[in-house]
Amino acid sequence: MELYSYCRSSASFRVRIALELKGLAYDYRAVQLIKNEQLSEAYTAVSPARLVPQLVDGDVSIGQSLAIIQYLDELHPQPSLLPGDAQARARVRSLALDIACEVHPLNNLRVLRYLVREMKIGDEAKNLWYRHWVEQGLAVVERRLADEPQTGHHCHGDTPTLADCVLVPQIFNAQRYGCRLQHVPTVMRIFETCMQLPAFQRAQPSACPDFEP
Ligand SMILES: N[C@@H](CCC(=O)N[C@@H](CS)C(=O)NCC(=O)O)C(=O)O
Repeated sequence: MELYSYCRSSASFRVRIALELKGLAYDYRAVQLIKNEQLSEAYTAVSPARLVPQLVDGDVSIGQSLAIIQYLDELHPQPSLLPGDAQARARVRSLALDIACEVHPLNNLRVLRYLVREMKIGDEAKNLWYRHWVEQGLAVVERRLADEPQTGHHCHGDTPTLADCVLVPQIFNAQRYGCRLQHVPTVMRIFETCMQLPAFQRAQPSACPDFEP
């Protein structure tokens, strides 16, 4: 398997966590977003959306991190990242989507670049935008994790699921942009728990072959 990834891409990070949790070997194909490699003709042939991650597994090529993780989970069911019954799986997907759909797209690189280059918004205003959507989105996740009885050591129960794969990278980005995190203690407790696990450590940006401090 080949994973097209960029070390600081949170969507790629989600898939790297899933691969590590399942113990699946893969070849890392770096796409340096910072150098606009995602826009090259060669990469457009791999990913028509010009986004990372993209998983290539033989003849199969898949974009969208959540679709990739669910593909891996179906092919390699243990350990399961979508455990339990239909109700439990719906909760896990819903938590993952609270971040992947409601927070992440507002702060993607191309959105931030558009704000700065086309809308002529300064760096300070861009950072305000970034922090606003992350802090508000994480507050939603916090309310759910704090109130819903299915929350355990992890987002759902005591083992990592798809929801943890999506939560952890968003916290890395939040910390990088100096977002306020005091209002999300349950989120941070789960983040710390995840980061104790070797799979999450091996998947983090600083462990990637293309990492530059
Ligand atoms: N919904 C997509 C999001 C993918 C995405 O936005 N990837 C970002 C990096 S985290 C990217 O490739 N950005 C390139 C750009 O904005 O030009 C997924 O979950 O895979």
